[in-house]
Amino acid sequence: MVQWFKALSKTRSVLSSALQGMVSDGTVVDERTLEQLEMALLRADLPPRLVAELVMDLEENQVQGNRTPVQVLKESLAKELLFPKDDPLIFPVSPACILLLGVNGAGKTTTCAKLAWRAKQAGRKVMLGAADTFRAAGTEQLRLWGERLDVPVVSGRQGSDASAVAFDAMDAAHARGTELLFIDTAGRMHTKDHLMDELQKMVRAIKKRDDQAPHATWMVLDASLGQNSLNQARIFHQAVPLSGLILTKLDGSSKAGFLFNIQKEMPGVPVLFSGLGEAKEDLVPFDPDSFLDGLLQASPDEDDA
Ligand SMILES: Nc1nc2c(ncn2[C@@H]2O[C@H](COP(=O)(O)OP(=O)(O)OP(=O)(O)O)[C@@H](O)[C@H]2O)c(=O)[nH]1
Ligand SMILES: [Mg+2]
Repeated sequence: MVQWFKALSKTRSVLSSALQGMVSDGTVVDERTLEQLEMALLRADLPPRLVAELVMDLEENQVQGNRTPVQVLKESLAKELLFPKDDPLIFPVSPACILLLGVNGAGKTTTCAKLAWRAKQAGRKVMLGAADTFRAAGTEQLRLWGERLDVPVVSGRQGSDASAVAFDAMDAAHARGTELLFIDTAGRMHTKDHLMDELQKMVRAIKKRDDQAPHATWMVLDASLGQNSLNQARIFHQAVPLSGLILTKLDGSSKAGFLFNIQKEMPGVPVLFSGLGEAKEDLVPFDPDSFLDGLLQASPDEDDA
């Protein structure tokens, strides 16, 4: 909880003065406080539709008046969040191929490494595929992570065909008894058709080795972009059906409220992991309770400190 609490400090600070206003007013919320809260929720990038509903819930509670306003808010928000059901890193097949994609700088390479570290910690046999052949530094970055984590990396030369690297990585994973292969891809703008075509080509290359692969296609989204990343996700989803989302940089975002929208707007594409910092251990399964406490609570739970 503390890690989530710390990571969400920027979004929490957007909400905090409005929340303090509600706390000091006890169970009664005056119009000015409600207005302040409404503005703060919108600034934290919660979807306007939801903000209107939340304000209405609070107004209704004034009449019934048996819960504090913060409790009402928390319960209403909790209903909007989905818990991931199973461990996303458990697959019925081996090797399972997990393809990571997203726009430039979203955190794909770092997330690839963090996922590999996490799976390795759990005793799984992992491999990395460096299919970002666009920049020499892209491959080099993943190779360095591989060295640091003692995880094998399959890569190609700069400018070589990314699909060929993905295919080779699949081959190597089969040959070496790998359980989980994480493939990093180059950052691409969702608006560039030829780059989206290249992604589809990569998927076809992977399928040549195993027609059920990729077993997961996860889009990495930079949480500091807020609602803007929703449009990116929609377009990626059209090009290559996504099976999950990873929100990075929640720690640098003051707009974490957009998560409520993405869960609603992308049904069937759950938020699986969240990036709460730059270190290898800073990628954690999405946890709705800790997320809500991190947004609304004044201080972290004593038990978890
Ligand atoms: N604070 C913080 N920084 C992160 C997180 N995830 C990634 N980063 C940082 O974001 C920067 C970009 O990360 P990369 O993994 O290189 O992003 P990328 O999507 O691979 O970038 P391209 O390959 O250039 O498209 C790096 O400095 C990472 O350390 C996170 O959850 N929190
Ligand atoms: Mg990268």
